[in-house]
Amino acid sequence: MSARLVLSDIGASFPAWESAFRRAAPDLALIHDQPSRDLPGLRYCMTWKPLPGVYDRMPHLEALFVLGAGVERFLADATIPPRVQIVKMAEPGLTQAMEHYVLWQVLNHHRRFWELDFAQREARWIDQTYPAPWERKVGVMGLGTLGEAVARRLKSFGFDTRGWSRSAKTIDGVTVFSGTDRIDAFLDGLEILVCLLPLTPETRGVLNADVFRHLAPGAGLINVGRGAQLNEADLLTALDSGRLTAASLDVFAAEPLPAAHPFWRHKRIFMTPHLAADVDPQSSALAIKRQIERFEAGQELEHVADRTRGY
Ligand code: NDP
Ligand code: OXD
Repeated sequence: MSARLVLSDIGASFPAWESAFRRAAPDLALIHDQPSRDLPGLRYCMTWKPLPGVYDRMPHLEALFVLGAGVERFLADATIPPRVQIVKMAEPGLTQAMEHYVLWQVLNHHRRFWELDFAQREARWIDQTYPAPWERKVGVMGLGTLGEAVARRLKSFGFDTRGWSRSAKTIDGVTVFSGTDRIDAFLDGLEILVCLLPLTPETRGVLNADVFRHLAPGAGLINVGRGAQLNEADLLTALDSGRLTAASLDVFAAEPLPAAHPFWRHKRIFMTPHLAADVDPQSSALAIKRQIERFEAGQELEHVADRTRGY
């Protein structure tokens, strides 16, 4: 393969990516982007974050490979010409990391491990009971690359698993609901709700009091989608009233979350700083190499964001 790929805004991690690409795609010529450098004839670019204006320097750019699965900031960047396809990252390292994170937190809610943590700090020897996983109703909102893998993983660990997506689909052993008119049926009586939706106008604020009302009393929430999908005031009210027992949050409306934010000190909120799942350089390099090969062979790119749908 003799194609050229520009790595934009990679900064200090350029050497790590260079060595990943050298192993996965030795024939792909890598270019370390420099501000103000014109890149005529360049068709492929990989980047972490939107770089408004940078695309003027790449008049022949056709595919923008984003080092992440959520591309809402790219879709909001009006300086990306319509001809450029915005490609979401889909690679086994990212998917497996997300499966691990969600499984960890589902087990945390299922077995209430956080109660044991409190008890240890107070030197209390406590007793606990818990249902079998197949008696635990867990639901995953969003059944894309990540949500589907997570739903399958939860099913394989024995949970009574449901999923919800925009379009209808079939996942072995998972009860799937689709469309806005089926959201109530999906939510009804769920004990653990996982959000793996992309951020779009429809999903902004989707985790709100109306949704919490449909869950089983004392349900747990896990948000690994985007912070703006959560109505923060509704979460605090739901935790205070006992409607929800606990929440695991990896993503926040403001990142980094300001130190004065009430979530930091809430006893029933378990937080991680947006690191549920990150891309793996080696398998990402391989995924991008395969995409470029497809494209050069006249095939469609995969995982292209749809500007109309917003994800
Ligand atoms: P995909 O684009 O592959 O899948 C999105 C899924 O959401 C699809 O199943 C889609 O339905 C569904 N969906 C979108 N809009 C709606 C809606 N209005 N109602 C119901 N379902 C809807 O995304 P990924 O699985 O790759 O990633 C999901 C999100 O996870 C990312 O957008 C990002 O925000 C977040 N993320 C978070 C990370 C973290 O570290 N916390 C890491 C990586 C991603 P359909 O199948 O019908 O199209
Ligand atoms: C992503 C993320 O979208 O890290 O990949 O949140």
